[in-house]
Amino acid sequence: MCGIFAAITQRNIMNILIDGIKKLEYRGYDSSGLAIIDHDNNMVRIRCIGKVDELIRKIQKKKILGHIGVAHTRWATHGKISKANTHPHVSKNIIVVHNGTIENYSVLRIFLQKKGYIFYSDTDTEAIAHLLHWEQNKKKESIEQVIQNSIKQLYGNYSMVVIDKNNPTRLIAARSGSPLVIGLGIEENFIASDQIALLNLTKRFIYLEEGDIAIIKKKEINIFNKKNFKIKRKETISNIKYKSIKKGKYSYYMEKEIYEQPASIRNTLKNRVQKNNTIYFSELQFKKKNLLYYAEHIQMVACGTSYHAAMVSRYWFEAFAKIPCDVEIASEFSSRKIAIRKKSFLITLSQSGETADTLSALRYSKKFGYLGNLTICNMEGSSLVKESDSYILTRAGIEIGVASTKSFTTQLTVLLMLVAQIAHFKKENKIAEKIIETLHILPQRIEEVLKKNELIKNIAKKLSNKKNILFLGRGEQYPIAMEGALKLKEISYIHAEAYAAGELKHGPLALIDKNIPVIIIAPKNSLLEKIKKNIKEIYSREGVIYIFSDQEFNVEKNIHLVKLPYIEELIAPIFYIVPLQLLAYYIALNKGKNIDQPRHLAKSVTVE
Ligand code: HGA
Repeated sequence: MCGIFAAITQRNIMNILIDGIKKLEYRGYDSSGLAIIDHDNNMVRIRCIGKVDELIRKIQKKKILGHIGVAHTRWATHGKISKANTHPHVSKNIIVVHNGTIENYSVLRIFLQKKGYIFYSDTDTEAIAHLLHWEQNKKKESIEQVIQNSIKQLYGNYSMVVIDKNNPTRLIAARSGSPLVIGLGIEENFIASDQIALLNLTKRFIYLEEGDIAIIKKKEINIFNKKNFKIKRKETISNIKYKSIKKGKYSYYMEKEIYEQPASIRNTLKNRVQKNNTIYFSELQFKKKNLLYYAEHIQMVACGTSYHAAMVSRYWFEAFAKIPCDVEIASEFSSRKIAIRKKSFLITLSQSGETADTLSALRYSKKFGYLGNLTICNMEGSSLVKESDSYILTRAGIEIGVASTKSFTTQLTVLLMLVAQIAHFKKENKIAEKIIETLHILPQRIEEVLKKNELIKNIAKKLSNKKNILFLGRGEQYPIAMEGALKLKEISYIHAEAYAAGELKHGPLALIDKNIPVIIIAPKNSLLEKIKKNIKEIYSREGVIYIFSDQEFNVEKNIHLVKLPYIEELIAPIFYIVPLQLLAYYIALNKGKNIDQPRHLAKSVTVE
């Protein structure tokens, strides 16, 4: 959340800054701003509420020339959405953009006000700017020392980039809590919250690590670690193609990402299924060998869509790998005292690998003596990957739509592969081989269900004006109902709730009337007869039902069948989420919502 982009360039900086911050808009779009030092050594700061396009419109009227600047797109945490609260924040010669939250900002604010500083915003970030100015003027020290002295006084997250107008030959960056990556150019350098913003400028990157401070000049970069020792961080070459982050023929990234799912799943499976029908993850290495296979319990921790993927896998771990499994929302896990199960192994899931709640759950878990931990993640080099004992990459490719789609189905694909691997280890060979065989068909099955888009579009027309929608599923389709409801909430703002179908009679049945459509996921499996009973219960109460199934049903008044192609039971959850993603997408499209940038949300939730 919140996007930072900064550069020190040979060419005029303005277009580079705008282009960079536009690419980070998925991280927050409450307001945006930039500051550059122009040729006369004046600071030019432009800020405005709303999308980056507003900022671009404002800038077009001006001709500003400069070679160093910072830009920011905000997802507000401290202070409402207003121009005054928009970054960059300034304290005389110090200019700051910040991603994170400063917990002790009110104490700092009072302290700095007493020293004579005037605050123009309600943000925590402005306290950083004044603190840096205060520390810089206390005694003459190097800028890295000033930053070290200041960040010792900050509690919270403070990835930031700073320009000192009195010495505009360098950007100063500090990372703690959320990511920053340096892009290496030819006699110019860049820094951003995500390499996506840098891919059209360079392929060469240096990821800053927790506690690092970087002094970035045109021709030179110096990095200092937590202890203020000068260090070298590894340079990596990215193989991500810039083209892959364009929308192409699609109207929204979410649409593109839904349709990319067969290809991303193929990529997730590639070279991981061995000739002897076993699974091999090349990146999966444990410091203590095979700990996961000897675990007697799996504790999964995640948020949002990743939490739903973990919920589905719980059914698989217990049924196929015969291993007890619990799933918990990350922020809850780290809010309570844990009584750890015997020989328990921790698995975290996150698309970005930067989800603050999941990261703090991982850190918290380290107090409790889990056998080990593993993260399932889409971003190599992310904080979760770095801080976990081991990792498996989902290989979904870059996901830009705020509502996750392909990262969910690739997480499920990895989880099912992992279940097969553990099943093999436990000599449950028959089921392991069956899973692997079935996984081969998965991309093709997703292609088949994607062809049902016209059918889903028609259903979307019927549902677009509804205020509330219920989603029901049983067994591993229950978390799919939850994920379907989440997609709809996120992008259409329709209130949607999911229930385990068996729970209906314990309360939610009271809601049923002709105004609340009920979406029921009812594939052919051992629970189908029970689901049919639930359908009858709703029908008898004049509920309006939409059944998503590969089976035939008696279609009567108020019962609509969304007939889907045949799907193997083992992979049915991965298949059934796709029509629900499409449904949410078409409903939001009918309602004219900004699908890739739903209000109040942002991708990569880097604040707790
Ligand atoms: N706390 C700062 C930055 C917010 C942020 O990083 N959000 O993800 C603000 O409210 O401006």
